[in-house]
Amino acid sequence: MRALPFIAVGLAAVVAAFGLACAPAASTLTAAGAGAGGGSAGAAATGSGRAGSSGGSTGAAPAGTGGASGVSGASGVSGAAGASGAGGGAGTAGAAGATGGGPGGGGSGNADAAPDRPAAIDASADATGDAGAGAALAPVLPVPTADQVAWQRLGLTAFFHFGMNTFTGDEIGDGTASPSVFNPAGLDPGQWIATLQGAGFKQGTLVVKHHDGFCLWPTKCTSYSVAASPWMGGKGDVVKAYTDAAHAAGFRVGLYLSPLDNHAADSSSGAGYPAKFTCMLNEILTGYGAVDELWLDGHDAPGIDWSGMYATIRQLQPHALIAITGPDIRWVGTEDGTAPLGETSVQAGMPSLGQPSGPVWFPSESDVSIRPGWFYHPSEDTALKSLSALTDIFFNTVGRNSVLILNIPPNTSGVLAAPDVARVGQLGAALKGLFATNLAAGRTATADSMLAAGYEPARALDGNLDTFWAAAPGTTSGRLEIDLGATRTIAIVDVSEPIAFGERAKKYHVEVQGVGATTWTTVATGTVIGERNLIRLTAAASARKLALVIEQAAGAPAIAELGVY
Ligand code: FUL
Repeated sequence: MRALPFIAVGLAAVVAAFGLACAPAASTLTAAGAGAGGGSAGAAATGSGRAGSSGGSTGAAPAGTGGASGVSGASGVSGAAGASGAGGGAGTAGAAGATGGGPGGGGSGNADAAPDRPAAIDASADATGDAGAGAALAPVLPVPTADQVAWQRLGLTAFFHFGMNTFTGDEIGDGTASPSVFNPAGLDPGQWIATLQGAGFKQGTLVVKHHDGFCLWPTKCTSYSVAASPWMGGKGDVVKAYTDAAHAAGFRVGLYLSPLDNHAADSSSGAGYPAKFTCMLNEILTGYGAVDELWLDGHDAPGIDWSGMYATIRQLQPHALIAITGPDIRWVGTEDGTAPLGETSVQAGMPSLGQPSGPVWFPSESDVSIRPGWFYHPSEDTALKSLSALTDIFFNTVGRNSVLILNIPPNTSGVLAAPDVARVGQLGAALKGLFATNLAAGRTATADSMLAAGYEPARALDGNLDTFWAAAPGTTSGRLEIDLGATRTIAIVDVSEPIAFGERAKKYHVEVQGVGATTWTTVATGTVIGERNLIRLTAAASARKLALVIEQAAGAPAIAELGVY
C-alpha cells in the first residue's frame, strides 16, 4: 500500500466528483576522560547541533547554487565509519564523517535504504572494542543516508499551501477555476520565511501545483498557470520568488507537486499526462536552484513510471529527499499532528517506491495545518489551533521521532495573515522558553559500560549530536546516569540516539532520585528512541540525579544527547 495522506472529506469529494480511484498508493565509568579519546564517530557533515538550537546548521545553500543541495554531508561521508581517529587525537565533534572518500564517493553502507545514495556511515564497519585504536560503534542496520540524518535533525518544518484555492475558497479544486482570479498583489515570500525562521523553522515546502493542476510558475508544460493570470501581467513566478527568498535566507526548500491533476486539459487520468508531469518535474528541479525535499503527494496518477521518475529526480537533484510517494520520507499516516508512540524509522521496504524488500530506513513526516483547512480562507481567521494545541503537536511529532511539517497558508495578498504570524511567533517563543536551560549540560555523567575512549558518558551531555556515549560491544542494555549537582525540578527529558548508526533502543525507562534517597523512582517508559524522544513528565519531578535505563537494544546502546529541562 502506498502512503496516502489526504483529508478524508476532500478525498471523498474528489472521488465523487471525478470517479478517481486513488490507489494508495559493570564498572562505573565517569565523565572525567571525555575528550581524551580518539576521533569520535562522525555522522556526516550535517552540523553538530539540532536545528533550532545554536549549532544546528545544516548549511542551506545560498541563492543561485544550481543543482547542488545546501544539505551538507554530500561528500566524505562514506569511506570509513566515523570513529576513525586513532587514540590520543583530540577527536571532538564528529567532523564531516571523519575519513571518507571524495565527493559523492559511493557510500556503501545503506544498501538497505537507498542504494544510490551515500549512507551517513559505512555500515560495514564493526566495533573492535580496541580502545584508542580505531574502535567503532557497530551499526544496527538499516542506517540512514547523510541527507536523511540532516533532515531528521530539522524537527520543525513548514508547509505553504497557496494557489487557486486561496482565491476560490476551495480545498480541492476541480481545475475549472479561471486563472483570472489569481492575483496576489502583495506576494512576499520573504515575510513567510522571516516569520518561520524567527520561530525556529529551518525548511518550508511550497505547494507548486495542487490537485486542481494550476501551476505557480510559468510552465511550458500546460497553459493552466500563473502566466495566464493577471498577476504581474502574466510575468510573475511564485516558485522563483519563494526559492530565491529561501536560498538568500538560508532556509531549506521543499516543493510539493501533486501527481493528481483535475484540470481537464491535463487530467491525470488522460494518456498524455505522464509526459506532462515529467515535463513539470523537470522544470521545477532545474529552474530554481537547490531543492532539499520533493513532496509527491499520495494521490497517485495512473501511468506514471515511478522508478523512472525517481532516477530523473536523483540525477537532477541528488540531495532532494523524495517524500510520500517516494523512497526517502514516509507519510506518518495521520494529519492531526500525532505520530504513534514508538514511531520507528525502520520499515519494510516497498519495491513499488524504489526500495528493496526487507528492512529499510524510512523516517516519517507528520503533516498538519495551523488552520482547519490547508488553504487560507478568511472565515478561518478565528479558528487557528491554540498555542497549547500546537505545543502538544510539537511534542507528539518531533518528540516522537517524526518530523513536523506545519502548514501556514498565505492569504490572497500573498502574505501570512496576522493571526498566523502571531500564533507562529507564540509557538517559537514557547519552545524557546521550554528548552532555554538544559539542566544536564556540562554536568557529571556515568555509565555502566563504555565502548572505548571517545565514547564517554559526557559525550551525551555536550550538546553535540555527532558525539555520543556508547556502551561496551556485546551489550544490549545500559544505564546512563546524570548528577544534576543540586535538586532540580524536571519537566522534560530529551533523548536522542546517534541515528547514523541505526535505531538501537527497543525498551527504556527514566528514573530519578532525590537528595539523600537510596532508591530510584521510575518516571517514564519508552520503546524506540531514534532521532528524538521528548518525554513530558506528568508530574514534574524534583530530583538530584536522573538515569536513562536502556533495558533492551538491538546492539550496544548509544546516546547522542540526554537533555533535562
Ligand atoms: C493531501 C492533499 O489532498 C491535501 O489537500 C493536502 O495537500 C495534504 C498535505 O496532502 O494529500
